[in-house]
Amino acid sequence: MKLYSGPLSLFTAKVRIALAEKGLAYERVEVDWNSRDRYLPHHLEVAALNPKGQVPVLVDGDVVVCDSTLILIHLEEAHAGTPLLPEGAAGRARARQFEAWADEIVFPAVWGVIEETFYPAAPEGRDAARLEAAQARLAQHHATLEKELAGRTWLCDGAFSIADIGVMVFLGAAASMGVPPSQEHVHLAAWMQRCGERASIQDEFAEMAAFSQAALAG
Ligand SMILES: N[C@@H](CCC(=O)N[C@@H](CS)C(=O)NCC(=O)O)C(=O)O
Repeated sequence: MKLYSGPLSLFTAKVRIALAEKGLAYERVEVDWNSRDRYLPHHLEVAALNPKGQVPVLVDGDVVVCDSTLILIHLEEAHAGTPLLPEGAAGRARARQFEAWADEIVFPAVWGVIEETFYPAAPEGRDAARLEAAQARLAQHHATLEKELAGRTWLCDGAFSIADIGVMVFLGAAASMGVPPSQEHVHLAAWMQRCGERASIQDEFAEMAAFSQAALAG
């Protein structure tokens, strides 16, 4: 298997974590990224494989899968290794719903934080109102998760799943950029700690932190 991967791509991070959790070997092709041009020009092979030109892209034999959510489902259907979806339709629906929620609802707030804190400021300066709005939306998501995680070890019954991967990647990134859950969110904080103790997630965040430090320094 070959994974086209972005060094700081949170969508690729979801896939890298799933591959590590499932213990699957793969070749990693890192696309270029820098804080000014971001992913442009697109990697030629990625542009040929994905009409959107985006990473992650997985090439698994003859099968090409673009989009992190679709890749997570493909890994589950096509490969053995630790399952990352619960048993049964209801559990699977819950896991997929959380994973989609993370991408569609949580990520836009995290993106606001990334653009207003991590990327170089636009010539007209930082947009403080955008950052504040993103922080407020994240606080709402933290409160939702605090309720969901009361009495639970993981977001879905039974075991760690794609739901935990999707949500943790974005909330962990927000926390690393100065927007962690507030102290009253004890269930959420405990869950984030449990996630962070897993080697797959620890390694992923350590690698992204080292890369972003080097990128910002250079
Ligand atoms: N919905 C896609 C989003 C992928 C995405 O936004 N990838 C970014 C990096 S995190 C990218 O390749 N951006 C380059 C571009 O859009 O030009 C997924 O889940 O994989």
